[in-house]
Amino acid sequence: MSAYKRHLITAALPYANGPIHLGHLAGAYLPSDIYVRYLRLKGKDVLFVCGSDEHGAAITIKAKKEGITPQEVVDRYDAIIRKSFADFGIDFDIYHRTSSELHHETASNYFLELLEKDAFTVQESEQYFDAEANQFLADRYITGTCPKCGNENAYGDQCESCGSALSPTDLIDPKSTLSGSQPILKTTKHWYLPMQNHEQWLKEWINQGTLDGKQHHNPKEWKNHVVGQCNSWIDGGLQPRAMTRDLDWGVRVPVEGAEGKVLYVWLDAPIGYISATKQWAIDNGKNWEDYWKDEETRLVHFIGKDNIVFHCIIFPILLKAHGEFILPENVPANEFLNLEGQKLSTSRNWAVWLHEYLEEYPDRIDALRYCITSILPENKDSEFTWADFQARNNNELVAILGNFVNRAVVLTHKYFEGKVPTSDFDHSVLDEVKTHYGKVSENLDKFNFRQALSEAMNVARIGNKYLADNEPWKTIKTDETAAKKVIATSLVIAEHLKNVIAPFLPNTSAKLAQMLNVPQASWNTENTIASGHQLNPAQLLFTKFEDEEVEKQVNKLKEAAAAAKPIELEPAKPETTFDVFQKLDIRIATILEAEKVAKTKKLLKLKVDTGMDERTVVSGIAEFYSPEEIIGKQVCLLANLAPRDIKGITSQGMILMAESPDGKLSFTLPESTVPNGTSVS
Ligand code: B3M
Ligand code: ZN
Repeated sequence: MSAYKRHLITAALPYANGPIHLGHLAGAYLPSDIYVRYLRLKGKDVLFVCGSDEHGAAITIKAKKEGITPQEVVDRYDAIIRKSFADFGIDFDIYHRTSSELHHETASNYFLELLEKDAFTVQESEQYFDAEANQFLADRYITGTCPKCGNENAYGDQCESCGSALSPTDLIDPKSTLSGSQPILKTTKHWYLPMQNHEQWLKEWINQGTLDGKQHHNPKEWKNHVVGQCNSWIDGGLQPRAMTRDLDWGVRVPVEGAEGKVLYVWLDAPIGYISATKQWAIDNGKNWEDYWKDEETRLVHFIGKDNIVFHCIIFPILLKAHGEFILPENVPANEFLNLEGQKLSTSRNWAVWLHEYLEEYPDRIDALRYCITSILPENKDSEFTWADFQARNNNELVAILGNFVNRAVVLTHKYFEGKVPTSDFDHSVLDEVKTHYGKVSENLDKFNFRQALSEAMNVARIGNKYLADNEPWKTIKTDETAAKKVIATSLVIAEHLKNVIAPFLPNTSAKLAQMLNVPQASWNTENTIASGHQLNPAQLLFTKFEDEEVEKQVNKLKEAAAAAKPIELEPAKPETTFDVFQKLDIRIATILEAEKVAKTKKLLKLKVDTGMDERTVVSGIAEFYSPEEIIGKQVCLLANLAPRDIKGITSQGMILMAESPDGKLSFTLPESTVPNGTSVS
């Protein structure tokens, strides 16, 4: 790694069709941010790029659902995503957009350059078409059963369950997501990437790390699940893959005879990394080509596991086919984060949304960073629960990190007016502390974020134990020299702590620097704390997360998911005639008396005034109204229904009720008080 001159770090471009949730953070954004902060602390030349992915069916389908234009969709969600990343402190050098002019131009030129290099084949073929919607069906416009894993909701280009890249014609039982109908086949022309021609070098590159006969990277440094997914895909035999689509939202295919066609979103989106770099270079007076065309640049893609084949196979083919571009040195993809026992899901609204979290807990940014980092799905799926969040916050951040710092600083204020006491330091404990720079580094270099964080926390643990073992609050009365040494040494430990936690907990690190009145974090084992150095007042770094908050968040999740459940309406009844309707005598009546029918759960016996008479009606509403609350209410009554015997009571009519899809009943009340006997028609 050290041989590289500069680092280009990318985080997957989120689709601008919804806000960011914790699953996104755990997949790509938090690990990349930690990694970038770490490289910067080490003084490396780093560029960190991201942006909104604003094309493809993910966007147009959302637009259709909401009845707005695709442009409105991307403008809305780009703004939300951009703000939540900024508020959360994901430290991109640039957050760009694929709807920008610069991106369209970049992607379009890239396509033309690939054409010139004969990277594509043009083919006419039969593709699925929705005759009702008059549209070709690719990507998310078509779903069916995944031939690899049997998931019934695989998309036309990808199965999100097993990560396989698919073509619409691979799907078993394909269905149009536009109309639900079975698609027909229709001929169309597309530009294909002949991926089968690239199998050989891809295999060597992924498994041996060699490229064009040279060592490109150390393949042992790639995650097993990443290599495994690539190999299973390559071993299955690579197929030509269409790089264009019959759609009107996206980057136009810039050749004659391609009217009504746009670039495939998975061709255009990764080029988004390039256009983002270009925009950043323009804004900062730099040369973008240094970052993409120089072998001394190290390119690392942070993504979630559902994006592996696109970043490890398709995009590398596109980069290599072009000829001038570098290939990723590593693609440390994470697996999935589950939430409270279930898969995260935007459509089922089973998610913790970042922008909502930030609104509710603006002071708990580092607590969320800490908790997610502790459970990152680095090599297998993992799970976020609010109870675990609480435990980590209270038992680790408050009880260990916060407690240590607070004790060290408060003792200094209490006994030495906030000045570091004049003393020498305890070098044995400091030497141990300093080994943690190496331990954190080693793990971060291998993308072992969980272990790295735990090594950083160990510095706080050492500090806590050091204070507990030496009890300076006691020895101050018996052996002042010893107490001074312990407190001074603790402050140095706190200063190192500020450095090693900085990539993970940047806000806490900054606060700690302020409190200790020392420079912001650096990856430097020299301390600036010295005898006589004046501290600033102590501030609390973390506060407890109470049980009520846990309960509130779990309920919120459940309520949001329940509200998102699709309503299953009863099918409409067959058509009837006006004559039949006219035969119904519906009248307004007032409830005079009400009592429960013995031995039943649902029935109330009512006496109603119909204006014509007083009569008895049995009604199945006891679960929803108590007898007392309905006396005096006016209701609609079907007055000429033949009398029926219900539980030994003769019911003379029926009260009209509304029944919601979940089975709740309520009266359909007339809007205003009208004379009893008024007819409803
Ligand atoms: N937008 C997919 C996703 O959000 C896609 C990533 C593009 S990275 C170039 O999962
Ligand atoms: Zn699958």
